[in-house]
Amino acid sequence: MIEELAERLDGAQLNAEDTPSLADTHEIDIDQAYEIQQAVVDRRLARGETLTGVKLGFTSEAKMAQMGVSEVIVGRITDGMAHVQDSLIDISRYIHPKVEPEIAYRLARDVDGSVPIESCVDAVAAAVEIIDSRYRDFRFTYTDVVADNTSAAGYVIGPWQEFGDVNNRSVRLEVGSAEVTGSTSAILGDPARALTALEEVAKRRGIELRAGYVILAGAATAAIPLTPGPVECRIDGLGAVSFIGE
Ligand code: 0L1
Ligand code: MG
Repeated sequence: MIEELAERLDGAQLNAEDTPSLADTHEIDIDQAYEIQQAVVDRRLARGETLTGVKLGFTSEAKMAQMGVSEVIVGRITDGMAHVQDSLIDISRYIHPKVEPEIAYRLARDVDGSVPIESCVDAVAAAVEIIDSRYRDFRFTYTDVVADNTSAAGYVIGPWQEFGDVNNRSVRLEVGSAEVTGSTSAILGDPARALTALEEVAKRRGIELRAGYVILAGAATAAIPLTPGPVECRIDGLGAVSFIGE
């Protein structure tokens, strides 16, 4: 079942075609959901992609309450999802993409539990994550979204800054004429908490946190649809990150 469902999700991503919720036809527990995620990621790696980091989801209390869960979810990001700042991004490769303003952290050393995870981080940046659930109409259960690699689809990182406190910073994300504003404190009350939450889940799920990895700490606002045209995210003190969807 694990490989069959991973194949289905991977095919949906490759063909930019949605698929029904796995929960419509399968009973999957959270351990199996992470196994399917691993099998989905393994397919990307087998095609030559390289892991570049991890991402967190459900980092706002509102989203956890909506999904009826009390812990963050973790997905994997690869170089095949990475886009360069100010580049043109072909959005036809996605099914129904949305964008989220995020804080990105960079690991300078492996996280092995010997020192606090904060001391493994050397840089922080404003980032935009592109999420693209492979499920029809973005309709999914908790286990569905974990299996689907937490909707990971793309990301753009702004200029790296020296690591430090980035809580309570104002955030603005513009997609054409649509705009959403918020604060970095929407990420678990303080984005630094995403690091400790990540370490705990990663340890339990056998997810490695390696030197050089990017950590996308979670959305600072609700996601908004990605449409053709300019996209810019600005975070107070961290500057801007932008790209053009086409
Ligand atoms: O990165 C995220 O916040 C997305 C988590 C998965 C849920 C979704 O696709 O909305
Ligand atoms: Mg996100």
